Amino acid sequence: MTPLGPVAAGERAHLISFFLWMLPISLPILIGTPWIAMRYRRQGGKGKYDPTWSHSVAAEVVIWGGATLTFLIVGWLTWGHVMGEDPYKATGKEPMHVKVIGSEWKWMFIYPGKVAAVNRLVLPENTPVEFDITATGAMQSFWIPRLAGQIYAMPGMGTKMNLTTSEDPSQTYGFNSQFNGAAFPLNKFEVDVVSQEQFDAFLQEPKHPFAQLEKAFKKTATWSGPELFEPPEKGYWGKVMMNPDMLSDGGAAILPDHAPEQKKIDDAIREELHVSQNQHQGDAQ
Ligand SMILES: [Cu+2]
Repeated sequence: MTPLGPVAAGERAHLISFFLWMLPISLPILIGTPWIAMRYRRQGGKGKYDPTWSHSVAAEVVIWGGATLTFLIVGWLTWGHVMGEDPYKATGKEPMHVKVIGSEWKWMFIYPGKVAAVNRLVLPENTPVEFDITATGAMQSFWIPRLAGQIYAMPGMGTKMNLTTSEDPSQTYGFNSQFNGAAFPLNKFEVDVVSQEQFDAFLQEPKHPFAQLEKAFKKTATWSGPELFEPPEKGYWGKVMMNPDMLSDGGAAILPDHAPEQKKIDDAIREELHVSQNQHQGDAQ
């Protein structure tokens, strides 16, 4: 609930306004239900116990009139919110472009012509950014709670999300919010909003060859390798979107039992979920 950028701030404002506008309905129900039950109870209540009572024009007008009015107002606000914060709409002039490829259970970020990164998103402060998002393998959902989101990423499809970064440098995280299998809880990435100078320095950091990333990305379920790579050739994201299988080995990233890589992933998941070794073995029996 502490937004770092204008999109998340707008989302919070709308959440609060919807909550307040729903109070005229929710409060009378929460207070009135026990009050009526107490007052008109069979014995000892202050009101007249009348089990055959069934209709009051005044009550109908208040109940339906109030509900209709509230829904009209909330509907109107929702319309404004949805149209005003369309994730496809750029949040400023000439947004910076970042291509995103989600794969179970890791994220690739491509800064076209500059750098490719895994699970590390570095953005300059106070800058509009447009993400082009796709996925290989299972469906994912891209969410940076304190900046914007969430938005689904599916193989064979492209989508967009726009946001403006925080005014000053900040650190936060993003993750996949779509439950999609074993290493789902590890599917997170760090988000660093930095000054323009720091961002330029980030682009100059030493990089590994992209071919190395492509090969490893297919094979590992979670990512523990280096973060920065040379950028792929122009149009690479579009190629992956049209042919997601080129960056996935169809679930084989989930290695057979007892493979050391799989064991590492299992251990990491177990540690993340705080499941003890004994409990795990007990489950298998
Ligand atoms: Cu779709």
